[in-house]
Amino acid sequence: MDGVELVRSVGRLRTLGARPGLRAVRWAWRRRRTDAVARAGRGPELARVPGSVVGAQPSPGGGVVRFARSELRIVVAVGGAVFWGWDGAGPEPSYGLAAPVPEPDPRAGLEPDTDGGWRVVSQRVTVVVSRLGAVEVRTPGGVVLRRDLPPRWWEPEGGGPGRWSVRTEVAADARFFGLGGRSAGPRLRDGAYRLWNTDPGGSFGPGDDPLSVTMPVQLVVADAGTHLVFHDSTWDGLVTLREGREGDGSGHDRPGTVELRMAGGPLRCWVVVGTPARVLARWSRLTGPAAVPPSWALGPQHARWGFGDQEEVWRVVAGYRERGLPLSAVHLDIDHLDERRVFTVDRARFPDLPGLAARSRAAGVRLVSIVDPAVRAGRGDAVYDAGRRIGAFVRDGRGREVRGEVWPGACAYPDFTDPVVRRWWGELYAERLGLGFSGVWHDMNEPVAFAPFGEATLPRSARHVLEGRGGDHREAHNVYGLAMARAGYEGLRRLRPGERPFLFSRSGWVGLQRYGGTWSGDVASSWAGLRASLALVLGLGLCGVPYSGPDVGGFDGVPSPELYLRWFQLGAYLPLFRTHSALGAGRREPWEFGPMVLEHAGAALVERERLRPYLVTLAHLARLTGAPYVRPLWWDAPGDRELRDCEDAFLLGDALLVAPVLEPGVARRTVRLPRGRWYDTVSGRAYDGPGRVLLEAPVSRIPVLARAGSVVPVRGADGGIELEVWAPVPGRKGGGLVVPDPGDGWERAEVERYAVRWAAGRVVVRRVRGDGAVRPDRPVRVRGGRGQR
Ligand code: MIG
Repeated sequence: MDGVELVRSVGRLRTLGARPGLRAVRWAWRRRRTDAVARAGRGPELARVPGSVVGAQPSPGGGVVRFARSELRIVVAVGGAVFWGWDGAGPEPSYGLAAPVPEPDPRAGLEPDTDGGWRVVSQRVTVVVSRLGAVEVRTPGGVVLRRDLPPRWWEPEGGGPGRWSVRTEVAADARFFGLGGRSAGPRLRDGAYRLWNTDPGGSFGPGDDPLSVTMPVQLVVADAGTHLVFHDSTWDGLVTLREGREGDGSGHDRPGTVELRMAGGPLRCWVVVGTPARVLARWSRLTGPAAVPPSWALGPQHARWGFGDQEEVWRVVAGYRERGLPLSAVHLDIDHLDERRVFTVDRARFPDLPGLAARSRAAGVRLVSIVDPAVRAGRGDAVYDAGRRIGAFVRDGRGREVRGEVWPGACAYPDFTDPVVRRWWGELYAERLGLGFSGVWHDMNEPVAFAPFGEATLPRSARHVLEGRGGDHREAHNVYGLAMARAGYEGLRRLRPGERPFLFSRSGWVGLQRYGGTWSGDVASSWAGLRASLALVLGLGLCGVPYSGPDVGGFDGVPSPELYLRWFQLGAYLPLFRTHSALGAGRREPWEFGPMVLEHAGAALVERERLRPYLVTLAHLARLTGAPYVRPLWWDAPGDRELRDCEDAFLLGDALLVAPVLEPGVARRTVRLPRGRWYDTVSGRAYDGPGRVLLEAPVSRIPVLARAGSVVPVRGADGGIELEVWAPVPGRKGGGLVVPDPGDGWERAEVERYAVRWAAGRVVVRRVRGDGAVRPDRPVRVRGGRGQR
């Protein structure tokens, strides 16, 4: 145990109190013992490499290349994604992919390459396999994007799952992104990043790693092109990244390297190549479209751990109302539960939750409930008894239920990798809906079992159903939160088929977007925490999870008024916009920080509401196209190296560039602009990129720029959609998409397409329909240029 871990352990014990703390100590020891037993009896491990090629067999989309000691299956799928798997691994079963797996592209097939190797040539990508099993991904023009050296496996002598590693080279100029939610991102610098979902235990800041959502997904951006790689194994792993160095031009570049070591699971991966937009589009086709949150979940939300009672919740709702501040939802944390037990209510302090929900709803505010996975293991506890009857809880190798210490005390853990358990769990949400809740907030699902030492999760030897295949926690751990999200999402859909569920989850894995979003977790109330929050949202979006956001103000402490305000101003432009705080970390209502903060936070709230139609549009476009709402500045220009390294600003959709203030004492900041003309949305002043500009960033606002030619749907005075159109550069064209809110159900969202151009000295906006163009039937306001029609 190192120092940091020791400090955390002491902290954990303190929060638990003495008695449960002792219980946690006992279980921590037991876990160490059982896992030691599971590890024993392994013989010496022998490294294996594929050896020399011995033959190949083409089949539609690719084929199988046989080596002396392994074989490699390659398939190019329709749409251009490439799959390869060693040792006979195929794409299924997979927790990450959305069924069905795309068909092989019949136009692609294995062909002999020079030097005894083989290659698969397709329209968008070429894969070259060397005689010894190195695998190269090349652009159609022949530029190498990635070169995997032959993999190595270490297998216990008696058989059983083996660990493996692959070393990869990428271009010297390549930058790494992804790997799920990483506080140190968005650009992932040299270092080791673990693939094991972890509650950092206490608050975290940049560099605390790993966190709750890890993913074996690398997005690599280089001059030669952008590609995404997904190693589809749910096991524990370590990714060691090293950026390359460019030489003096005499050809002596040092390539970037990635070393991936996985504790087990198949060695298989998917690669998609293209522009960032295309890569994310194919990625979302592979892993499933993002659930679209109901429109209210794109409005401002508020939470606190420790509201205390229902009167206090109402006071908060009324406080927003009295001050004319918009609010969409209030989230109730574990303190509203009876002894913190899931699916219960503390009736003494919340005697009439349905009444509170109804009153709040009448005021335009929904209630969202926390849901923790661990169930207090006590006979007579209804949820526990029901779960026990169907054998819902995770067991150890000897068939005993595994226990862990969590907020309600000694707990059992539903095995969400069992379809029967998911169905049962999903039905339990009826109780939440009956109380008047409109959405759910999944927490503690890494999963967490408090431990004074060692890892605060289930023992690795714990058994899981894994969809019927059977296995242990080593394989199930990383998908525990994902499978819980599936249970919740499917349950809510069955219970309330007419409404889209609102769900967000602390832990998750590849494919989480199918069921909902996520949030930062316990980000520290510091400027560093503010920076980490943006890194998380950007990184998750590039891994296919577009809806997320931080605890505005940070979780664990009392932010200074300035920090709170800057966080608030950033949060107003992120998909999940929620203030939240820990027990004892103070309040996060905008009026708690003095009149100046109230005024400017109020303005941010009003602007967020004005932009709601734009956020609704981005939510639908995320589902339709895979593009996250929040994108790095290099999204449209991955070849711009300066943008690749820019981490303090982002694009919100196609139209806006947001430059938050991430440091104290700042009144102006430089902003790096991508190519094209950008208008300061407040002053209307135009700036031409690429380049750097110095912009005013007074406490009243952060710089937000609009792209020339863009169309931003905003809420008009009458509540309808108005088109805010930013004049194109004279002689150029523009346009944009608008998706009006189709309601909270499943009505098909209609996409409106607008074209913008100059004609006779005026900006003309037309709605494009089929071949024709018609006058928009929405009010249009042209900004940034003279003249309008
Ligand atoms: O161990 O439910 O990240 O948002 O307020 C702490 C109490 C448990 C962690 C969540 C946080 C939530 C808190 N939870």
